[in-house]
Amino acid sequence: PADAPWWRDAVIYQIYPRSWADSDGDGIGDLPGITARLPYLRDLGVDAIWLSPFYVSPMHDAGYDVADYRDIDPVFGSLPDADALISTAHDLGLKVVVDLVPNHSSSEHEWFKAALAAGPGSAERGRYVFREGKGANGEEPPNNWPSVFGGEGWTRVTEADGTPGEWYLHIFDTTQPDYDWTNPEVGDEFASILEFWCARGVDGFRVDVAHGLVKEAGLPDWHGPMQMLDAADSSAEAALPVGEEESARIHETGDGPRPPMWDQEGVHDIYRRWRSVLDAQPAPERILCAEAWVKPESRLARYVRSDEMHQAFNFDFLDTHWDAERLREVITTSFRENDHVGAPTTWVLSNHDVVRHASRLGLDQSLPRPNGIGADQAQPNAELGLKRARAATMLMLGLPGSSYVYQGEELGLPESTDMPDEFRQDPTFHRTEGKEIGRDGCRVPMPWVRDAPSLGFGPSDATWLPQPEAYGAYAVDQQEGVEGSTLELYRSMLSVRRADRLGLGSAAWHDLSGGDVVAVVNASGSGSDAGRRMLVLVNLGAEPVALPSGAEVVLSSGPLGADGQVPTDVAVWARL
Ligand code: ISL
Repeated sequence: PADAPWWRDAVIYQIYPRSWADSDGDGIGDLPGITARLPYLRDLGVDAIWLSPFYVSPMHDAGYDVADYRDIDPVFGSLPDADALISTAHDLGLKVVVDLVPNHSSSEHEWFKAALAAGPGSAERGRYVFREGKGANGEEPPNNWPSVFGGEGWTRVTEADGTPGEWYLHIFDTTQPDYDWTNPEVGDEFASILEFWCARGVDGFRVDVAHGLVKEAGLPDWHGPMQMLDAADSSAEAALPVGEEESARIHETGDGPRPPMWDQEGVHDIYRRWRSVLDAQPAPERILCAEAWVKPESRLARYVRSDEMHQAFNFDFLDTHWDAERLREVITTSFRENDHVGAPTTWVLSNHDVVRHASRLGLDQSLPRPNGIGADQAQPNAELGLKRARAATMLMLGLPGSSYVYQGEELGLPESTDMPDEFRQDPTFHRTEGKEIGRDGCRVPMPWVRDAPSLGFGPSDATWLPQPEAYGAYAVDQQEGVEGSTLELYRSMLSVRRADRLGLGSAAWHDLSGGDVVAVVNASGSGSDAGRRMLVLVNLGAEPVALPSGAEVVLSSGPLGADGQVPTDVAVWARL
């Protein structure tokens, strides 16, 4: 492992550019703001950054609606600003991963505008999924697919002569038309976009909705849920009109019902082509990381191959309740499936789409979906959530593989749960079924300095989303150098992890694992260090847990008992 490629054990810090650092006081974060604050990340001890989209965009989905893949939105800066960010990061020893959004463009992309103008049957329309409607005058959408964001997955256009015309498919917002990936022009364009950013020095791409690019031929109707489910989900069968035979097959293969818009075989051809584009670049190796909400794990692992993606987020870990048995199951399955393909697992607990784990883990764990806070659900318990979040992160960073950390989680930042509706900007707000309150609560600008305008986010008071009053206490300057703070805990974890090369170790269950305890032995030593073993233990139960004799505690997520026992909701790293 001494010569392992950089990404195998990398800790990659996700920056949400709107909300990390604002250099000009307009209340929206920007690239120069990020560049100026990069030394903070070097000191934190991460290996790389991933930047959510910064491309030209009308911002109907916070930049995941791209109008020009080869330029920077003026609100974030310019191409020279991006160049400066990349070279400063490299000087500091940080790699740079950018976001690629290949499932759809913005409806303001030149291609889509041309498609609207050119009319039915044109080559321009052929880059997107335009179809005639059903019914007498084509007034019904071509099929019954809904949008992930709520409402119909199709929008009808008005043709040049003023009459209602064709419909276009959008799996997300109506301003995000899906590309037709069976059209070779689309493939060529994205190969060229990859080359463009490689030439500017980026070290990799996080691929948005990687499981969605190819749709089942014929676009058949679909009557199931929009998420992929695995056989373990009792809702899988309940939600679907599957016959007995299909139901038996699901149980046998562990393969859940697959909606026609996700995880189709054809996506793998796309990633093989991209891998060859990246492999043709000069060293160091550049990576592809799949954002693919694919179940079960055996199907997700198919994205991570030596001729496809390097990484794929393990969302099962993120989606798991605070439940020891389920955590063990997710860890076991993930290692097993990734071992088949010789790949490391890519762990993640928070990102810009889910409730921050410091709040999520403080929610009622008997709720079916702890990763979303519905408007009608109770407020999370902040103290409990933070305690568990610190323990969960200690588990994650103690496991072999790569880990992604979302901005602010190193401060123990909670979700903003009481944002007044008039501030909310996420297109999923009020549109998703079940009265979801949208994703703005995890996207609030970072607190850097307690006693400064916008908590040090920028030079003015302006912030594009309001910062809760409680955020002041979480500011970087309140935690730096403070023993036991979440920021110092992250710094310590990252430094021990790096020194011990925990990310490259191998994991086995320790005898203490079972019941309410998750206990992994991470054997990371090689050569003269052979035999170096770290016990990574989390206690999710009510009773304190005694460590094995001779175990030497290196770090703990909270205070240990007077007798050295590990209390409820606390994790430790201990040398064996
Ligand atoms: O497809 C899903 C469920 O099966 C969704 O979870 C989906 O994968 C997810 O919403 C994709 O998110 C990404 O693409 C969206 C954007 O709004 C998110 O911010 C981004 O992370 C559309 O580009």
